[in-house]
Amino acid sequence: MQKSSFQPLTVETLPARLSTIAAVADKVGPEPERWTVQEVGDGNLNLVFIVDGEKGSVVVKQALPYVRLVGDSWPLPLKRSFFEYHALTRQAERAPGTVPAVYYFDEAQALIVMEYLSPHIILRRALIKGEELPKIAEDLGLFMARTLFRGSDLHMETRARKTDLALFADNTELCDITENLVFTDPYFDAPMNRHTPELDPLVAELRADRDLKVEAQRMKHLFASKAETLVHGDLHTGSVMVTGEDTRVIDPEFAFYGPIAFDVGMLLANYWMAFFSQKGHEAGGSRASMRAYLLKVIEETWTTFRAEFARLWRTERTGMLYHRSLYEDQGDTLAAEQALGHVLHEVWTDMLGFAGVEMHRRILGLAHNADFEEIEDTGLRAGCEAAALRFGRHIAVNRRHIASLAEINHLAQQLDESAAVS
Ligand code: SR1
Ligand code: MG
Repeated sequence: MQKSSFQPLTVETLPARLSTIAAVADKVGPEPERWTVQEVGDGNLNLVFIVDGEKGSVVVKQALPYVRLVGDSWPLPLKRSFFEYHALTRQAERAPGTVPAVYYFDEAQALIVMEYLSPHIILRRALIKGEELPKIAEDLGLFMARTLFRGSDLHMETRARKTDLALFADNTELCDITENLVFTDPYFDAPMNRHTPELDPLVAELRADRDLKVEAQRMKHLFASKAETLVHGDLHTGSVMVTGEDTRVIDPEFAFYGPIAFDVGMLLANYWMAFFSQKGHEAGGSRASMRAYLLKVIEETWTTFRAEFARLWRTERTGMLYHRSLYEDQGDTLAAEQALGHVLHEVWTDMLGFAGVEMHRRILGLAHNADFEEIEDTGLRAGCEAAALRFGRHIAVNRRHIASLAEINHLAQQLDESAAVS
């Protein structure tokens, strides 16, 4: 393809435009007239094509110069594709086998050609269908520990980390989306917000809740200032593709240097939302087993994350923070363990805060989750959402006083059993 000014691809133009790229023709086949192309993008921002040919298939993802969900009234720079490409390459090094392989990147066309994952489906869709995936807790716990530890000053050489931090600091517009949509808009009557009408009284209560509004801004303060590691930045269940045996993380276009706890909180929030939505998906039968499964996934994801983070702390702590010369090299292993305890405790309390606000924004803000949205009976949906909102408020405001996941999962069960709007 010629290096020229940006042009969005279409199903019709894609074969001619991409067939001259050797990396694509090698995977799909040399004759573009034999390719079939489908546009399958159902996310909020980009075009996504599946290209099939006689040799195989690829996915082509192209950024658009605006937010697809809203339209060209909301411009958004193409450079998010650059950050996605660079995040994918770093994640592939830090957690091998967890992201799709990248075959080709064109910065001017904001286009990434990558591995077609099949028969994978989006994790959110699997959870809505009631599928109990056996490997997600371990796979995603390991993914988060490895990418978040190995992208931080706990592991990286500090010059390399600071250079990388500067590179990703330019992902301003996508951070701005999160800063507004996650941390601010849900807590006032922002123009693009929407919510299920039956929630009106609870929404008014939450927007008048001083402790909640203060905590939400404290989380935003952390998000904007704690440049600890390269985070995925949008690690919800729509950013994961699964089979029973394989788990892959996709879509890191929101990547930037932020708090370790952000990815962990966002992922667990989306599991809790899946849990609270189950009542709305029981037409085909009870979801009692699915509920128990989801709470177990939450606990196992956290314990896997914590154990792997601790293992890396003991074996790969080569960065400039908590240097071994102060601890192990002086025979003081206990000091290193004490410091690890502090770091993990901070991730724990911050994770709860991020999870709470993520739950609120998916119910009160612009970008909602299919888990709730696909519950057609709005009274039933509002009951599920109300339980999630109350749970989110509890974990955000009380995050420093919560001792364990068992404690809050018990609260989740109680709220779910008594789910009602008022
Ligand atoms: C305008 S973008 C809305 C949301 O979609 C993305 O997936 C992010 O979650 C963002 O907040
Ligand atoms: Mg996305």
